[in-house]
Formats: sequence, structure tokens, C-alpha cells
Amino acid sequence: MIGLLRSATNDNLSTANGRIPALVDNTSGKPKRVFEGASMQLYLCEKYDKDHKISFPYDSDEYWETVEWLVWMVSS
Ligand SMILES: N[C@@H](CCC(=O)N[C@@H](CS)C(=O)NCC(=O)O)C(=O)O
Repeated sequence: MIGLLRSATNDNLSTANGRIPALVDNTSGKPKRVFEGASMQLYLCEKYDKDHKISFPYDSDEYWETVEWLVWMVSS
């Protein structure tokens, strides 16, 4: 379903910035590539955590607090 890249040099699954982690989501027609760990977290939660078991609904106060900590994490 979702393939985690073993190598950023794999031609078919190459990432935009040439780094790992990255993923390719093949669940809906055209493969969707996502790179950067924080982007992957947002993508996976938005797409596959519809019941919000590990994330918060978009635009809730808790959602934006999550984004704040995520941005803090990747920018610190
Ligand atoms: N900010 C990136 C960091 C990614 C990263 O630094 N990946 C390393 C491995 S842990 C990498 O791909 N290094 C190979 C290179 O720089 O060519 C993220 O959070 O995904």
C-alpha cells in the first residue's frame, strides 16, 4: 500500500531532495510522493487517520498546536 523508500537513489521512487525518509502512496491511481518526515506525518494523518486516533481534526486548536510543535521540531 505505502512503500517506504529504502534508497533515495532508486530511480522509480526518487525523492525531490534526494533524502530519506520519503514515501510513495499507491492507493489512488497516480503514485503520490511525499518527502520530509514532517510532511509525511501530516500527509499520513490527513489521509489515513480519519477517525483521529493519533491526530486532531483540521483547524482545531489541537491541530494547530501539533503544527506548532512540528515546525518547532524541524526548525530547531
Ligand atoms: N529533515 C529531513 C532529514 C532527512 C535526512 O537527513 N535524511 C538522511 C538520512 S537520516 C539522508 O537521507 N541522508 C542522505 C544524504 O544527505 O544524501 C527529514 O526530517 O526527513
